[in-house]
Amino acid sequence: MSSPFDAFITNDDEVVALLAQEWTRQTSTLQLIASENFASPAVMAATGSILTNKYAEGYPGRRYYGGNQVVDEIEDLARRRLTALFGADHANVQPHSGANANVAVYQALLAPGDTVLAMRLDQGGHLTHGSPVSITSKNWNFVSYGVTPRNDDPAAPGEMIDFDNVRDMALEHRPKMIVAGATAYARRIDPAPFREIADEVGALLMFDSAHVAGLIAGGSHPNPVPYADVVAFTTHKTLRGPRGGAILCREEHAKVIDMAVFPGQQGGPLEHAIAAKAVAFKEAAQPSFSTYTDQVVANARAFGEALSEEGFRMVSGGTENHMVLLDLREFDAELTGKVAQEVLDRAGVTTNRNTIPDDPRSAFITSGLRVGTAAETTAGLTEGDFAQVASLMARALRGREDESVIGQVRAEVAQICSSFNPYAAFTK
Ligand code: DSN
Repeated sequence: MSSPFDAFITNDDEVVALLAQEWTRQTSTLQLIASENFASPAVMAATGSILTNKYAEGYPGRRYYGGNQVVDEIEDLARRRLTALFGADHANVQPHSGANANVAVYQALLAPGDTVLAMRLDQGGHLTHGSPVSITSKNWNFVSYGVTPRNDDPAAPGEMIDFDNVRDMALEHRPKMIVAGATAYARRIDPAPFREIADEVGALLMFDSAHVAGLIAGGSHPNPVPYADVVAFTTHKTLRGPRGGAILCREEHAKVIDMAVFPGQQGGPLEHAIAAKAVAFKEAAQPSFSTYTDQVVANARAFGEALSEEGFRMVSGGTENHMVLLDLREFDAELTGKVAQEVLDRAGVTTNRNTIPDDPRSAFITSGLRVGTAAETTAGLTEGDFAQVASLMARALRGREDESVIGQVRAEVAQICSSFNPYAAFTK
């Protein structure tokens, strides 16, 4: 089986062979990485378009190269569609990635050494939220907040953003900026309390909505734009666009944000990716996209419940977005995230290991596993299918020493994937 998108690569058998392998992997195994999705053929076609040839340093109407009449219209279209989608004043669609977008925001609005309050990586935050190994912690003084302690009472689950801690840290450190948003956190993030705390200490509020941008666009999660000074995100996760980043901001910050992206951080924008972002923003504005994001959330809830019934513990006692963060220790005290990820890979289920709050194991080994429903919901799976996937995952992990169990699970996974191929119309 091979991808129809590779038909034009007539001069490179090695690359074509590898692309065919990846096509088979993506369409015959389950993609449960919470930050991935299946972009539409239209998005992929725009990403592979003629715009890859064009240099366009600058912004529409103010470029440093000639020949940008069409590119200007493309980028303007992407900006217009994005501001309309989220109700924002201003959009910058040039960041090559979410990390670039975040760093550009810091560069635009902070001076070197300024204090920023953000979520700690091992509590669910992102590397660019001031991890010691990230450039962000070298340029700015990050202090962090975390989640409340674990509480197994379902009526008052712990491991939720600790707003008392956010407020205490804000009052103690008087940050110039507070960052809301997470990368491994399964609960809804309400922007209003963050705004209140930011106002109390005179801080700017940045909302990193990389994971939930699609859920916001679809109306399944609250929109941070009315609350935040800046909203930064990736375009390829729940938003289902091409790999890349984007920034929304209030008009008063537009000039410095644009300057920080180009020329502050990047050179020529990837106009082929920007065209693909425009396509994705139009797709996300359709009523069918809201149906999709509601289903993503419903699927995650059903998946989490089914995984709990198999003996896994859901961090924060549940999920309200597209992901489930699992504590593997209840299922099997010996099972690490690293081993679980490797076993599931062999069984055709693609996941990623993840630290959980107060994880006794290192970030390389971990006690947690993160799974998400965005991609396979695009492929068409619904609640009952995710319950079946939960049971297959548990079977593979319980039988991880027995290759015949792994083989059976892999065959059942392949069966599911043959019924739910996101690119079925193109499969030869
Ligand atoms: N945002 C990360 C993830 O969630 O997978 C990648 O940086």
